[in-house]
Amino acid sequence: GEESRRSVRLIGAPTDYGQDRRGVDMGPSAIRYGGLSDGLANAGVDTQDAGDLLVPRAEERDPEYRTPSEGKARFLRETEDVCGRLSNEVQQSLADGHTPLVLGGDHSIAIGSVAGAAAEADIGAIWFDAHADLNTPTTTPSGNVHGMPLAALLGVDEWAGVDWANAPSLSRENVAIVGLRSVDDDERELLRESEISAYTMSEIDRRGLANVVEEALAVAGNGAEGYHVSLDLDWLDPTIAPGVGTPVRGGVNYREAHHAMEQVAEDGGLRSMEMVEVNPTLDQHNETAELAVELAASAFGKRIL
Ligand code: B3U
Ligand code: MN
Ligand code: MN
Repeated sequence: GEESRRSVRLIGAPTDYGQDRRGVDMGPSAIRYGGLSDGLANAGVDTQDAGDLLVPRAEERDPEYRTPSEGKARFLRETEDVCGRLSNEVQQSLADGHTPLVLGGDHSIAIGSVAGAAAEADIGAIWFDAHADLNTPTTTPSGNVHGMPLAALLGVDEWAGVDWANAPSLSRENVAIVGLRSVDDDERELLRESEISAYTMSEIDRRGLANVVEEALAVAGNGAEGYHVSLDLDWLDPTIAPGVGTPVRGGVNYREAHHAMEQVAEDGGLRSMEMVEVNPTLDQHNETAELAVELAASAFGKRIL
């Protein structure tokens, strides 16, 4: 019979509240300019663009924020506002029958995109990232919320008492982090004692990325109604993705990354996706944004033959 085409709705979330290096707010433009709608057309999906959320400039805001438990989270008021609106957009997109593809922005926006994707379904998540993003306002070394979204989504330590960010939207047994190579002490402790599936680069070296991703897909999808893919571009090696706020040497290479996204496409359980942390001011000729475009095409089913 006729297979129905997947339809994707782009939602830009041009924030840079969640980290120190200015410029990730230009990520959505850079990714669109890198050819996203053509790339997705080549993948055989229909695309519509909902445009960007309105995000007030950081300079006009006061970053200082202390949580009820005396934790620190810079620009938390602004993050709450953006994530609330983003969550609604993602929910609406799913209700309208379109797969949401959120363009960041820094990784703090995941608090909104995943909350939206999880509003009407039990979902898992695969977090492709050099970092664990499992800090809380209490454990954070930086106060930067881009290092904390996964902890918020899992309700870790009630996320320092911040109710809106502590739904929780995910459960530990359906979360897999792939590509770890920069983990803080408190994050390490949490990962050692919890059911979260965490795959370091060293494990990827030993087992191969394809095997690890196969397992991660099974974890995220097990008993769930699909999963969210959160793609932090610092997952990739900085030689191929230099345009990110916090590059960490020793990431996955070009072919590995494509193959992982092809596995996502083949698995069929993708419910929503985001691409975050592209920083055009640190990039070379927009190559990181263009790589994001290519990886999205693979994740949505682009075939060579
Ligand atoms: N774990 C550190 C650094 C960091 C997290 N995410 C990124 N960098 N991109 C922190 O600040 O939480
Ligand atoms: Mn990261
Ligand atoms: Mn991240």
